Amino acid sequence: MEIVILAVVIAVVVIGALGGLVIGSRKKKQLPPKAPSSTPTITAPPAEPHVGDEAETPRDEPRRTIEEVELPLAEPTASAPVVIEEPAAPEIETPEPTAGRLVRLRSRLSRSQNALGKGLLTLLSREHLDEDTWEEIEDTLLTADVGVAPTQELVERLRERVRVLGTRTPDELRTLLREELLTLVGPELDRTVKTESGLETPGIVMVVGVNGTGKTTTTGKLARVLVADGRSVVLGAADTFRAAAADQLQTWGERVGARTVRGPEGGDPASIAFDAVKEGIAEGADVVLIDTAGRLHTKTGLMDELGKVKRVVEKHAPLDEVLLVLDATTGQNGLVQARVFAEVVDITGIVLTKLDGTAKGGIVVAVQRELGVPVKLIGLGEGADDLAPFEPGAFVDALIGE
Ligand SMILES: Nc1nc2c(ncn2[C@@H]2O[C@H](COP(=O)(O)OP(=O)(O)OP(=O)(O)O)[C@@H](O)[C@H]2O)c(=O)[nH]1
Ligand SMILES: [Mg+2]
Repeated sequence: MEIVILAVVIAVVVIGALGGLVIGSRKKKQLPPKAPSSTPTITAPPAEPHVGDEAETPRDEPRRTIEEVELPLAEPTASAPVVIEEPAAPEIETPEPTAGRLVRLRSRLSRSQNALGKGLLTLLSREHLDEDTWEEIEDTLLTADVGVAPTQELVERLRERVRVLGTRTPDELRTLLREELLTLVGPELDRTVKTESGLETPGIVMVVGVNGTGKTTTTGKLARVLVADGRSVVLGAADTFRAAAADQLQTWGERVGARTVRGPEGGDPASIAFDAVKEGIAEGADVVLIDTAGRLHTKTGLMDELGKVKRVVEKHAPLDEVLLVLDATTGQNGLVQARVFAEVVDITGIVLTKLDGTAKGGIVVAVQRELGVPVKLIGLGEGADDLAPFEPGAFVDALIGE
């Protein structure tokens, strides 16, 4: 009998000790998040357990009750899809839903754009619409970067309709101008960003443009839009010019739990883009977004490189969308860029960024004409959710004020 009791006691002690070890070692795993640091990349290595740690720590540890062990909560972090390299990695955010986004951003568009519409309405309301007034109307449109041909078309149609109308009420003028501007912007164009391949493979989107237009920001914002819509995203940092470029993209990705595939600084962008799609396929992601380095359209070598990135990616599957990011504040120069980029990689959509900072919204019309490709997205600020689908009606309303 005593032997049995002794055996039970020994068993209890052994189980207890094992329990202590388990708790101790688990507790250790929780340590990194408790050591916040302003320089996360540097603190990451010491957070790793060292040889001998396991043996030391549990002995000094106060025994904890079962209630204190809250491990199941901590486990999923380890298997989350993000490569969390540093303890201070930001919490995964919930991006703003896309519905209703335009309503919020419309005011920003109006602020920057309605000088054009107001100017036109004022001119059209003049008692006598003489040649000088029509010329002023033309100038107003040209100043807003609408472009020569579209401006002439618009003025011609307005002249005709105003003549037929005879006397004009402000409401009639507004309706007329709205209709004509809308025709110019092209309400019938398909502006959906194509992110579904229709194949087994993920949708593949590549983002291109000259330096500083907002490619990385747009890629990051687009990832958020997709995540908000319940899609899973892999990012490809095919900008290998600077390590900081990949960091910038990775930061966007981490905020929404999207993995970033990156390579060494100065590495081959085509192979990173290829690997990103491979990773997307491997993890069954819905969409792979590839950010590329900014390049001047005049640099032939760099433009060739871009062509190569596209060709190499297409060994996996065709690209579903090639987005050209244009900075709206650069005006007509954007058109020259657009032409060259379109020759090298077939552009399927335009993203017009920084529309919050310019009154030259007419570039929407000009660039669509130039490429025969629709503006699909517009950037209206530096905020993470300041990217909106381009909607012709809302855009024209912002131009002429509702
Ligand atoms: N106001 C405003 N700023 C923007 C918008 N889009 C991007 N930016 C800013 O433009 C700057 C450049 O953005 P990036 O995304 O780094 O540009 P990029 O094209 O990736 O630049 P490179 O990779 O160096 O060619 C950043 O300061 C962005 O915050 C926008 O829609 N509105
Ligand atoms: Mg960039």
